[in-house]
Amino acid sequence: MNDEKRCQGCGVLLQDENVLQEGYTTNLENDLCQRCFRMKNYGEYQVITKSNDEYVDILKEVGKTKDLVLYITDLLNLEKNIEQIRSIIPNKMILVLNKMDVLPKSVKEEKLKNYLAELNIHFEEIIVISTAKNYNIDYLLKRIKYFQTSKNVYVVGHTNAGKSSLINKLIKNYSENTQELTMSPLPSTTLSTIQIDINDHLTLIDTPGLVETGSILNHVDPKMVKKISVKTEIKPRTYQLKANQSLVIENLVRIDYVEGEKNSFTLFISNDLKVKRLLNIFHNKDLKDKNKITYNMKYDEDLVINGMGFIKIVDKGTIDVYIDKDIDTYTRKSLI
Ligand SMILES: Nc1nc2c(ncn2[C@@H]2O[C@H](COP(=O)(O)OP(=O)(O)OP(=O)(O)O)[C@@H](O)[C@H]2O)c(=O)[nH]1
Ligand SMILES: [Mg+2]
Repeated sequence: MNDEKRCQGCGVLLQDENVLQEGYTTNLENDLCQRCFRMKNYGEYQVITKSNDEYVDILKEVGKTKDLVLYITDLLNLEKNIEQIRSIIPNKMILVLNKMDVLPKSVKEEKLKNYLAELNIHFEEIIVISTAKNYNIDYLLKRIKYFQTSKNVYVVGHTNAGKSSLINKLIKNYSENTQELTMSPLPSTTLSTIQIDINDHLTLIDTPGLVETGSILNHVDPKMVKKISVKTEIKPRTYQLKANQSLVIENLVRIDYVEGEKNSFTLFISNDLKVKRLLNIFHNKDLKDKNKITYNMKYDEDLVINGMGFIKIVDKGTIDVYIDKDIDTYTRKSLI
């Protein structure tokens, strides 16, 4: 047993004694645990569900330092409560809106920044990036240099926001370091904090993401996770619905438009997900056995399906959403 060596991909302590436990490797000479090795080389994902208490403790430790913090969030899956992390960490903080590449090109960066600025949560700056497309990464690095208070800069956020992907991009663009963190479409890829030296003046510290138990990604099989994960620009799908018509997304969500004038529903979800339109809600019982939640939509609001994306509904009206009871949905002022 070795108490020191950690996996270079996810940060877990390596061990060669129990194959069923985290950090297992056949040989302690290896740099990666078996789980990371399989994810990297074969795309075989193994889900680990951890308690959020551990992560909150890590965030509290970050809050005890005076170091700069990057809070990474996924534009398609902005968390309902952005204040949660802010309330734990009082440090200087840059809010980084990642995955700009998945939103249609017509969406203006300024609009997204203003939307978040209106929440009145203090950040040194709000920066829009795309790690996948290497967009604005140079600018982000400049601002990190400007705001950093020491060598150490922490990278925090909810799981799957792209924290490890961003650090890998920074390593690749600006460092001689050859380490590569594990990235995956599943939640809880990074298991412990990991320090990465970018250069003599900058050390990034990756952290495990806060788990959103209500994310759809925690309640579907890995094949569906891949389908729901958005890899390319979303082609928004717009449906004009009259009352008593409905939209069904795969076998996952059903949205019945039960009351209101003719209305426009635009889906910002993966292009790979199949959507069926029902012309009469009474003639089809698909997914009616799921949990039902009724929303009275106001003018220009989104229905958010945690982990999948959102539906922009232009006019006011009443909808019934049928979805697994463990998956979170909520409404907000329209993002775009
Ligand atoms: N389209 C797109 N996908 C991205 C981008 N950045 C990251 N991803 C994808 O998002 C998923 C999650 O990335 P990770 O880097 O593992 O996320 P994380 O925040 O480290 O997640 P945890 O370690 O679980 O907390 C992966 O499938 C990435 O390929 C981006 O800019 N655009
Ligand atoms: Mg990670």
